[in-house]
Amino acid sequence: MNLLPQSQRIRVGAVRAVLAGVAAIAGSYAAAGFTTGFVGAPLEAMLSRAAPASLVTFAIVVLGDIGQKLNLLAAITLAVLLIACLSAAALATGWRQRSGLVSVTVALGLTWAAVTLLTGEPVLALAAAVPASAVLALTGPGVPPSEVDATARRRVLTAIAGVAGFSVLSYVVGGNRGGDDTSDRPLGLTAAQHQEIETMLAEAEAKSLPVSGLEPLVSTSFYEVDIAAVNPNTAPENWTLSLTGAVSEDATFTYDDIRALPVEQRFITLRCVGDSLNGTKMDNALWTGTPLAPLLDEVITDSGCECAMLRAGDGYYVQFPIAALRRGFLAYGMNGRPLPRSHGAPVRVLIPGHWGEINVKWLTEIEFLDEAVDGYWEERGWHGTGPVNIVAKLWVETQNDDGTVTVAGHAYAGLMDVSAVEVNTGDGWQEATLSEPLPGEDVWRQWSYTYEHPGSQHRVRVRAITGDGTVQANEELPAFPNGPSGWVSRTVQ
Ligand SMILES: Nc1nc2c(c(=O)[nH]1)N[C@H]1C(S)=C(S)[C@@H](COP(=O)(O)O)O[C@H]1N2
Ligand SMILES: [Mo]
Repeated sequence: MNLLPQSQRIRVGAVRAVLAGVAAIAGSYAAAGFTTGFVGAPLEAMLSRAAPASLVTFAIVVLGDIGQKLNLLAAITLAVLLIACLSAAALATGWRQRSGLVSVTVALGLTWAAVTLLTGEPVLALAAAVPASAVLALTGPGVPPSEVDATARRRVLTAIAGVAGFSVLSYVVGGNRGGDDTSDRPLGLTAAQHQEIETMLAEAEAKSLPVSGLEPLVSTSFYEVDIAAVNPNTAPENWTLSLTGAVSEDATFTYDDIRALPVEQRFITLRCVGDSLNGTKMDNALWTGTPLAPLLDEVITDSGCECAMLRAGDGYYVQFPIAALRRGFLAYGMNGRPLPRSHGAPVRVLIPGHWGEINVKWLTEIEFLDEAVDGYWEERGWHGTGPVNIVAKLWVETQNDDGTVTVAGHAYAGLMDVSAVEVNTGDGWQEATLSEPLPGEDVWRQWSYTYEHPGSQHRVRVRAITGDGTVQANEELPAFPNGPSGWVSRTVQ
């Protein structure tokens, strides 16, 4: 027999274990797609929950969406290492018994058990366990490393190519699963309700300022902020909303119960407290749903703090005064389509005038509390439960052929609606043109301002003013912890 040197034999064993890990993760993704059944999902959620508050804040404010991708990458690496360790243990067990069958069976069992524990999906877990044990079966008999010969090395090299091919295939197959697929279902409204939506969307289009490059009054792409990289994928028939805690008797509503309540269409703008001053985590949509207050009236509450914790399918939680909650809205539709998974399908809550974080997606429970407790972001030092800051964004700058400059953007002030936007190009504040207001108490407006180019580089500043005469604060503050503040400005060449 042509034996390999000791160091290479150990290396062959390690490579087999890592290959089993990679195959398991690829198989899991192929079967589950980007859903909570994917083994990377619970690990990613664990990592972000365990991350220190300062790191979470840094990731949001500095890294933005890259932070979440890095976290997912870390979770996937961790998942590969976890299955690799289990596979190494399986190999060692098999070596001791001098049986390849034992290695393969132990790897199958351990991987299946670990993935089932993590995801809670025993059937999908097979898609991780089978490829892991198959890699061990195909890469070598159960002889101890002291007896591994050169053919084992060749088999491992072939397996590397095989697992790489399997991973690419899984990436493609998994990518077609569990996407934002709610949007191909019908929203299930009456013809008259659909007509109302069409009319309102047409109104928003007609009222949008004709400035090229300026996002219309209904956002074409709505920002997303999630605590987990993988969103819950709950079918409406499996969804319920429970009212619990300090109530005389718990109440539970099904999706059909919610759909049987009066239907309303509302324009509502959201902005994230972690947005940057002139950032784009601010958007507007037309939402279909039902007011929250009649549901809250279904239970008799005895909450010491007059407050409740809203909980969601992704483990998110926000604490909020009941009085403010009563103004809320439960949405299951967005711009005439079913609420997309990424925005909280099947049902999310929308609370007028407050930072985005209160607008809990994948809502599952409203727990009435006796004492106020911090929510997810408060535990990490944010103060996002308050009303939004006033802001005018400068999103578009166009140098026109006739020597004028057009600047434009969106302004938002929550419940204190925007009544004016002013622009200062160097000689005092001038009033900008505002888009006609859309119906609703919590909706942004667009502004635009065209002026003669002064012939040299200059600074343009912009600020919003609300109906009660409040001027947007000039003091510049970062997003953490109260939301960004200050006047947006930009240098025009
Ligand atoms: N369940 C749940 N709800 C959530 C979040 C979340 O991570 N999980 N993020 C919140 C934050 S911080 C914001 S800004 C808004 C964003 O809503 P959007 O993703 O639909 O734009 O949802 C809020 N609701
Ligand atoms: Mo947010």
